[in-house]
Amino acid sequence: MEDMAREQTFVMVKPDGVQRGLVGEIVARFERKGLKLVAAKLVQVSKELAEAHYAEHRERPFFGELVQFITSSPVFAMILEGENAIAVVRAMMGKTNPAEAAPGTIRGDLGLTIGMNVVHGSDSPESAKREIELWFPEGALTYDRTVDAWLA
Ligand code: 3AN
Repeated sequence: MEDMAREQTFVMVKPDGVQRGLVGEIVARFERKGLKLVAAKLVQVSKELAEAHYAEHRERPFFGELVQFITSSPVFAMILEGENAIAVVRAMMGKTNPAEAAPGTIRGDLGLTIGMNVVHGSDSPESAKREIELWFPEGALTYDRTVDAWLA
């Protein structure tokens, strides 16, 4: 595979997805798409990590709710890798508001309200880099998949 557009992105199943038992279904969708799982863990998020993750929303009226929600129960954090992984994950998640997200997307199929929209994915190469370093200071695994030749 050409290395040009091969990207890594940070993805997490939020507390509502973990509580509802949707981790497997969500990971399965990304795996079936061909994205490669290179790191994954269940995390009980601290207030500090939550505030750092959502730093760009600090001034928004829902910031307190966001931090409260994301620290309320474990999240399932992962790094996914693949050609155009950032945009592909965003497309698979659907619009931020599940009420507007298209059927077939994760939020369109599994979410109902904007406060609990099941999943998060980095929105740009800059946020992917920042979020991966924040959530996985230990880094990702490097390994070969025999199917990669079929996905390139
Ligand atoms: P996305 O998660 O699609 O990148 P952002 O970055 O605009 O969306 O918003 C971050 C998170 O903030 C969303 N996932 C959602 O949970 C929450 N959020 C966004 N807008 C609202 C809102 N109007 N009310 C409550 N929560 C919101």
